[in-house]
Amino acid sequence: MLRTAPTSWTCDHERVLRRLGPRIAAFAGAALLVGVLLVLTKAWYDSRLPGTYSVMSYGYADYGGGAAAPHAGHGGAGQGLSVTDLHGPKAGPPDARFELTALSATIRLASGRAVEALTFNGTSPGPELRVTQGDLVEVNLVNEDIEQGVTIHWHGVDVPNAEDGVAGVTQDAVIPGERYTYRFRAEQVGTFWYHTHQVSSKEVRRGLFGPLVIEPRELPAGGLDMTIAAHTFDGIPTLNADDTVQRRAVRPGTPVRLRLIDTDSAEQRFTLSGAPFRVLAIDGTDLTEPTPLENTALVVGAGGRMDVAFTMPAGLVQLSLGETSAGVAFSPDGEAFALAIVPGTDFDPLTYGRAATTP
Ligand SMILES: [Cu+2]
Repeated sequence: MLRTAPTSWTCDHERVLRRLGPRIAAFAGAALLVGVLLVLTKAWYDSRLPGTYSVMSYGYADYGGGAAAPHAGHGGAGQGLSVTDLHGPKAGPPDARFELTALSATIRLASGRAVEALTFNGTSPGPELRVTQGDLVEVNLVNEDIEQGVTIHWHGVDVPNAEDGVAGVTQDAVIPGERYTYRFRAEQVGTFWYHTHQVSSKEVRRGLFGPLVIEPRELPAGGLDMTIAAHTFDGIPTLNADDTVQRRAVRPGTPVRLRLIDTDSAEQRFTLSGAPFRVLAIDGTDLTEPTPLENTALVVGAGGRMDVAFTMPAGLVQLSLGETSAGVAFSPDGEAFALAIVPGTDFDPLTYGRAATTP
């Protein structure tokens, strides 16, 4: 038999391959692993937050005026417009004028507990601002002693940019001893609130907020219209800074509107028992054809508002903040109150009332 070289060579070749195969596979595997690790390391590296950064170094500056002016610059060739030029009406006497002074103060909850709070005019919630649709509103903010500065943001209200109160974006924070005047026309009817927009996570939490209600020009006569701001002070849940069940005398037959405001940064669950009620508005927008509800919890998101209405019955109606000790009891004699109830269902705005036609 003649052995041919090629066969022998092939055999050698196969033997070599068989011997090297696992090593090549191991090498390829290691290379793949290193590649995956490199990709993951780059993804991790790119996802790190820098120690400091400037909002000015992100993307490109949009100076307004549409897409045709890519590099107009500040005030350049009349194309640029500063935020500070986007203000409300400067001239004319205001229809509603308020002075809000931000200052540190000790507030006492109904239970007697003291809270070292940050306040507007010494109280938290700050004064309720009630204006009428169309009013030119003027608010003079004074910072007495809030070291980190304050602003006022009108939560939910569309105002000209320079009146929006966002420190570092639409204005500088107002430091102690300084003042800032906000002027805007109140066009949206509904329940809103105002709060500082400087270090909000600390300053709003400690009390720098208050209710803002814009009423329609034609108001329904009579009745009780009450804003109720839920807020957690030092871990204590409160309604209008009261951590107990407040009692109010209301004559049977009286139409009652409660404007619930969640001023916390987490959702709040309200319950209303003792009478069928309707949800009239959410976040300052009226609902269409609201129907009566019972045994339904109202979950209001952080910063959100819900307006509810009922007709005062002969017995007790009680609003509770979840299962906390904070509540408001309405009764004909102003004495009765009850324990908070646990409703069977949560309010679902998606299936409530009638869908409005899209404008
Ligand atoms: Cu807000």
